[in-house]
Amino acid sequence: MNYFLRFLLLSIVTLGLLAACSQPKSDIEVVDPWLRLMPEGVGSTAGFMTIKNNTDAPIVLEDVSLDWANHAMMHESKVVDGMAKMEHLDELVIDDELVFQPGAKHIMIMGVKEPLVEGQSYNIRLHFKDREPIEVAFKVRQAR
Ligand SMILES: [Cu+2]
Repeated sequence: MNYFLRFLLLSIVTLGLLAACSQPKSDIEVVDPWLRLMPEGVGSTAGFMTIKNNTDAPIVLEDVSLDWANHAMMHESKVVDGMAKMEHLDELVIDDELVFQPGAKHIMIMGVKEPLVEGQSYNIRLHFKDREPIEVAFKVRQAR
C-alpha cells in the first residue's frame, strides 16, 4: 500500500513535470515589471516592463488599468526643442517586444490612493485587442 502510494505520487509528479516542460511558451510574457518609488507626498509614479510577443502575429496593447490609483495611461517621454514632454499613446503594436523604460515609454500613474511601499507589488492590467487582459504584479523599487 505504502509502496503503491509512493509510486502513484511519483507518477503524478513526473507527469506534472512532463506537462510543464512540453507546455508551449505563453503568447505574452512580461519581463521585469516595476514601479518607480517616489518621494513621500508625490501622488504619481510610472511603471516599466518589457512585453514579449511569442506569437507570429502582432499583438496590440490597447490600454492599462488598475484599482490603486485614479488614472493609468500609456505615455511616451520625448525631448522636443530641449523641452521634456509626455505624449499619450492610444495603442501599441507589439511585433517581437515592447520596452517601457525611464525616459521613453512608460505607464503613467496618477492619483495613487495609498503611498506605495518599496519591495511590494501592485497589479496593473494590460488590455490587449482580441485577447483576455493580463494582470501583472509590478514591484516598487528605486529608479536606477
Ligand atoms: Cu507620463
